[in-house]
Amino acid sequence: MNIRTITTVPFSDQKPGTSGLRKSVTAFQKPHYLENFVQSIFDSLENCQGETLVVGGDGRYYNRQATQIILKMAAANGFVRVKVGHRGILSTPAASCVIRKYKTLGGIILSASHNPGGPNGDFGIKYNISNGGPAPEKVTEAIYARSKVIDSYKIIEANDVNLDKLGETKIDNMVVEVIDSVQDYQDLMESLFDFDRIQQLLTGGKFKMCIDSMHAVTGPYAKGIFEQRLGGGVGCVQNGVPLEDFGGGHPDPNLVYAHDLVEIMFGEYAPDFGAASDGDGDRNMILGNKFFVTPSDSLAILAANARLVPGYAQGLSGIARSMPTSQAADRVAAKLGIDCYETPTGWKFFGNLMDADKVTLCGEESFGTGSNHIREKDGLWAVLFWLNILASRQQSVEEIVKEHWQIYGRNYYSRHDYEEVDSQRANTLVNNVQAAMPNLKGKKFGSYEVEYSDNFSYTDPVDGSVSTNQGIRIGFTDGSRIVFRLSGTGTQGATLRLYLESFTGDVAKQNVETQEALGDLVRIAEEIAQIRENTGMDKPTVIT
Ligand code: VG1
Ligand code: CO
Repeated sequence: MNIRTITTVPFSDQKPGTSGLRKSVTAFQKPHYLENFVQSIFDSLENCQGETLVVGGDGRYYNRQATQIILKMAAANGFVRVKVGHRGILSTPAASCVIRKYKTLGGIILSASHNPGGPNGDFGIKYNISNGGPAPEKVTEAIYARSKVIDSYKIIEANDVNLDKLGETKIDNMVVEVIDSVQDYQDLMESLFDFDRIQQLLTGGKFKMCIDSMHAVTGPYAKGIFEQRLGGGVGCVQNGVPLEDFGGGHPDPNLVYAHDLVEIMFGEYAPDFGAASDGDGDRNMILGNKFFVTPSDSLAILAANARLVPGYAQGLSGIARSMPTSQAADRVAAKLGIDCYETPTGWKFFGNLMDADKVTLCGEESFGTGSNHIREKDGLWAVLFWLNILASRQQSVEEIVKEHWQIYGRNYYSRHDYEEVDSQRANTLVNNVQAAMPNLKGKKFGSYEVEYSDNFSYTDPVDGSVSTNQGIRIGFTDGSRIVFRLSGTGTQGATLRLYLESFTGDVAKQNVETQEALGDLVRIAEEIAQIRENTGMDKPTVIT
């Protein structure tokens, strides 16, 4: 065995954020930077000897180089097998699927999700545990603690593995198995959805759809599933070739960044259904003909219609949403007589609830929806879920959403992001709001009266672990909310997120333009937090 032990010194900035460690590519290219973090992961695991690991990424720049390093380090650390995606590619949901299906110890996912890629873009790495989900906070904290004291890492001197060829090779005693990136995931989708019915919809001649993979990881998955298996035909997937720099784009499926798709779906010959996914395939945006479905509504609608889908025909055990996500899902849960959980932002908090069968569906306002079929959010799964509902209800997306509002009421919802704010100024803003909180209760802003305000903290109902400081909520007596939070995924400065939500049960008031409907709340947020002054920006950089 050619195990080499390399001396290293710790980096002080390897604290995982909302979803793993994300930094610029150049940061990861610093000597020993990636290696230190990977060894910190391995050191935090109880035992890697004799275990199997999954490795794959979203195909961004540095994915291949990082994969080769990780394979050699896995061999040196005692793993006996690594299942690695063909060409180093596995979408985040596919990685979760493979970890679960083959009961591996865990997996390493190389992704910075929707952050831009390329030599001047971002890179990221995260560890998922044996249930297929992101490592919970106690694990990420252990990794971080280790990274601060690490003094050496282990790696094998060996040739690079050919990631372009499927099948098994070896690095010393460890088997490297290059697996088809799509097959296991596609099989799982077939077990959940009525593929025959969706195929009839797509081939019946009346229904047109367009999937935008944004030159990111879902290209091969979407082509395999929608174009080939379901008969959508060549061309129903656009931007379907994964590129190391995502074609220079920002693979974030929202109305701002998925402009190619938005142009088509709001154009003259708009198809009936459109969807986009992000860099690593875990996010989704759903559009109808000239119609946008908010992610929070999407979660609620999937929940309300779940019985139409074979994999969920037996009903849901519960629903979970992240705190800033709108309360539309809570209304569905109430009607179904099931529990609805409110968790901090980030998918890692859903894992325990799903493992304990307390929830079946989960979602976030940030274009993330998923279920207990894996332990990550899942973009193409959401697309299939919608198609299954459309195929069985034979109505348009807009009709389904509007009917939903009639029954449950409408939760107007929007998120305003202020990106690349000076970190100190962002902290000052949050501290100011925090300081103002004791005087807010009962305070009136026009017709809105503050009912409560707090800094959200969460006690996991399964293991009792507590996560504090998860964002400031200001709730009003009519159920409206304003939430302030700082992003945990950015790589430059701070990003302030302002989340706005109001509710109307009155059908006559359900067709107001979203920003207009939320205008009062935007003004109240400005009054409470002095966003303009504190950020130095007179408007948000992105509105979703
Ligand atoms: C953002 C979203 C959060 C999501 C996270 C990871 O985190 O708000 O809902 O879980 O990204 O998604 P933050 O801390 O920047 O608000 V992904 O698709 O970037 O892995
Ligand atoms: Co993502």
